[in-house]
Amino acid sequence: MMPPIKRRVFKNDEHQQRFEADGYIILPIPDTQVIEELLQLYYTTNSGIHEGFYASLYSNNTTYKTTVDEGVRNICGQLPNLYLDSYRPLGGTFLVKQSGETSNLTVHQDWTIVDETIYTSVNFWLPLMDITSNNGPFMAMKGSHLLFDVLRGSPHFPSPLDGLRDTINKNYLTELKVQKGEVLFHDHRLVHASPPNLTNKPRIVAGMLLIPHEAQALHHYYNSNHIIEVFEIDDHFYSHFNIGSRPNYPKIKEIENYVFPTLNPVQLKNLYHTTKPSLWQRLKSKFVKF
Ligand SMILES: O=C(O)CCC(=O)C(=O)O
Repeated sequence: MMPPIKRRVFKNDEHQQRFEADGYIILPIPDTQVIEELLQLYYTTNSGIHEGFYASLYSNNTTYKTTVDEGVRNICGQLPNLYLDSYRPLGGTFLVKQSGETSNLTVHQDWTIVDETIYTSVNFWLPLMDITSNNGPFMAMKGSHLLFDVLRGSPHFPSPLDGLRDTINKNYLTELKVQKGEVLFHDHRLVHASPPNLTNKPRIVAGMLLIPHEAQALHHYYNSNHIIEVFEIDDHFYSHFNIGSRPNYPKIKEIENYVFPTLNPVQLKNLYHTTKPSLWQRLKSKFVKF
């Protein structure tokens, strides 16, 4: 049987090609007023988290999470759809790195939030300040969205990255130069990380999860019996869910005996070099203007 055709992500063909090749793309935002409004929201809300890295979702304060979720989505409005082909936002958040080594974010992929056999879900990462090598930049393994086609979710999913994180960290990550006035869109399957913020000011980014407007949002939960439970979630999920708890939503499926592939560093190297988009595709995407 032929694999299903994936729904497109970007309106523009060149953006689509670059995104498909690398798993991400950085594009300008036309109106920097949103940055001022997002900063205002950031400074008038309190996550209650004062150390390390956090996304607003990590807070157990539902009022805070709701205010941030709705605020970020309202302020960013139709910004994603300047570029995306009819996506809708979920889970507006701040992604904050407080000063210090504990704000390191290890190599990971983001949760599976749609049926990825048909749809591509996307992260929107909008810096509210200049990002430098010192304050916790976004590091990506280019093209890695094509490598690890596995389910991901809460609270602790096994992952093919287990045992490879140090190797990836040392050998495969590229620092993405996303500046204030630009937005990074990345595929949730992209392998990424961010080093600690070694400056004395918090690093502040606004984020949203984006899914095709017609897609059902999902959450995958790996229970203590090693069964993956798949829940249909709604727009309130990210402001009400506390990581660690079992989602209180309709369960549509249970997956038993799901096989998480394991790889060693040599297998990773071979896989990366055979799966990476061709040199031609990469050169083409480099020289095509948007
Ligand atoms: O903001 C960052 O440094 C990266 C955020 C991230 O990777 C995540 O929230 O999954």
